[in-house]
Amino acid sequence: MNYNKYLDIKADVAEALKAGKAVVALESTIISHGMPYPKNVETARAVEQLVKDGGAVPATIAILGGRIKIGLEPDELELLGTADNILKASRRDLAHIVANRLNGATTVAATMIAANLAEIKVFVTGGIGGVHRGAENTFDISADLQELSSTNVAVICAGAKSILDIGLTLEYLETMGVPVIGFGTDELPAFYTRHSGFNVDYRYDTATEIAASLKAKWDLGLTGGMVIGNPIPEEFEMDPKVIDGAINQALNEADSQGIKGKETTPFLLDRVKQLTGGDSLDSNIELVYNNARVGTAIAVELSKLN
Ligand code: PSU
Ligand code: MN
Repeated sequence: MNYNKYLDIKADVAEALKAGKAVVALESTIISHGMPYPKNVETARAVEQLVKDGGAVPATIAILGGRIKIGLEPDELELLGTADNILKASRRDLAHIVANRLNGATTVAATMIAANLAEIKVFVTGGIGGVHRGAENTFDISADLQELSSTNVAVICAGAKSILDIGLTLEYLETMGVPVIGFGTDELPAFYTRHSGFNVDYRYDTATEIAASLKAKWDLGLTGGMVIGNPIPEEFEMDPKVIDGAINQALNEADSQGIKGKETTPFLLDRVKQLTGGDSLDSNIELVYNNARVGTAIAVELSKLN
């Protein structure tokens, strides 16, 4: 198999792909810009182990020295979690980072692009970007949504944080033809909490049903991904009042400090984390583990169909 010349595919990942075995892509913005050290690196390692335990091969994706890495060595994970020269890489940043041999942590959009180049179909993350609150004035809509409409990778997440306008995010996904699935739920989960008040398009209760739906979508030539919303386990859910209070305060601060563009999401995530103390970080870690288990099951089922 001839892969794109900018890709470095780790040996175990390449072997699994060649054999048609299940591979799960993992993003790196969550490591470099989403969690503090050392929890970020510990979590990234534990997620890789969960994928292995579930019978698939993990492929954490990042850009190092301009090379798009599909699967990382332990020291590379450590670097992503500690270095301060790791750029946040979304679709529009990829060419710059590759051409100038820089380091980048990939967002959902960029991880989808890289996974697709490596022919990986299933990607596990924490939360997707979306339409920001106040987007009617700021036009702040994450490139993740456009990517979901054009790149054939399924994204397993815990829904969208209510730093976003969840209703508008769902409208946008509908317009772009992206199916939004609830795993064992009728509602799109709201990341730290199981309920957002907004219904998904379809509820599936098993990984097998999700794999069948993905196969049908792509066999039909319907380009684009799928959002699979997997609610945080009840025991790790946060109090909606606590989290909503923190989100509202973070949004006000972003507004009064004039935070814009690619800084907005990291700023909001960081402030919410500070305002809720360690609680939100613990929830964040647990929901990613839960997504890794479900995403791996989906990847395994899908590999049986292809
Ligand atoms: N939402 C989260 N946690 C995250 C992100 C979003 O709850 O870590 C990250 C993901 O990498 C996502 C990116 O792709 O932020 C979206 O950034 P932007 O809104 O700038 O597109
Ligand atoms: Mn944005």
